[in-house]
Amino acid sequence: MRTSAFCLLLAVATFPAFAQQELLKNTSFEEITDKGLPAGWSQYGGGVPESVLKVEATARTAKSAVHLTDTGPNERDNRYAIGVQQDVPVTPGRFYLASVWAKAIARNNDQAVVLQITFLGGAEARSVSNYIAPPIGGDWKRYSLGGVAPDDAKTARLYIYTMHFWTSDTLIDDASLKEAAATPSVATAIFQFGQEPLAGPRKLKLQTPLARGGEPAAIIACPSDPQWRQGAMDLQTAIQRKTGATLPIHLVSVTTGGGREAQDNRA
Ligand SMILES: [Ca+2]
Repeated sequence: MRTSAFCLLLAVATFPAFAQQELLKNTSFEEITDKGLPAGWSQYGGGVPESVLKVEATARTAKSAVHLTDTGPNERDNRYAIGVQQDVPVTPGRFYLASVWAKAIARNNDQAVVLQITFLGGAEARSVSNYIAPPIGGDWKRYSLGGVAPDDAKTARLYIYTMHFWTSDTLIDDASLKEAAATPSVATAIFQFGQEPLAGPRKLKLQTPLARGGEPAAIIACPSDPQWRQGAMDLQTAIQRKTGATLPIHLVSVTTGGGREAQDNRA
């Protein structure tokens, strides 16, 4: 298990990217309705003064971003949650990647803001979710997750919302939902656990040069978690013995808590 995921990370670091089509409308929240809300999106939750959805000018790109404010009391009540949602048609068996950029003004818990895909149309809705928890007072940060559309799915509903009970004040911009042509295993390893804005899954190459003339021709991409490092060093040693080249080990940050199969977290 550890070796297979490790090899995926190693493999993808050397592959070229390909483009994917954006499925969402108004991804940068630049189109605004007469009511001052983002066009193409539906409001989730809200309706009380403590939960506010608005579009404002502190944006990551262009002129507008969504501002989600959730200041309700310490009780689990959907009225105090706030967010946006949008539906897109899906093809069963395909992999869907969602991502969004967020900037945190305030938050009292790292589970207070959620990115979620719920696959609808079958007998039972299926959801995957990830917490949106950029550094409070820090810069914009990208969050992503992905999931495979179940056999009976017709629609993916993307939610970006506050999970009430907690309070939060968050700016949201540049949402995305794309269909991936990769096998779920490759896409899952990269998109669910990676936080880097990769353009997409990459075409599998069965032969990858590791060394040329005794010099490194690749790097070993290793998760920064210590449990992975011995495997990376073993691989480095094995390649060194075979080729004479010592491949550099490049530590990459991965989030192991996000992008999992999840219960629907909405209140
Ligand atoms: Ca924008």
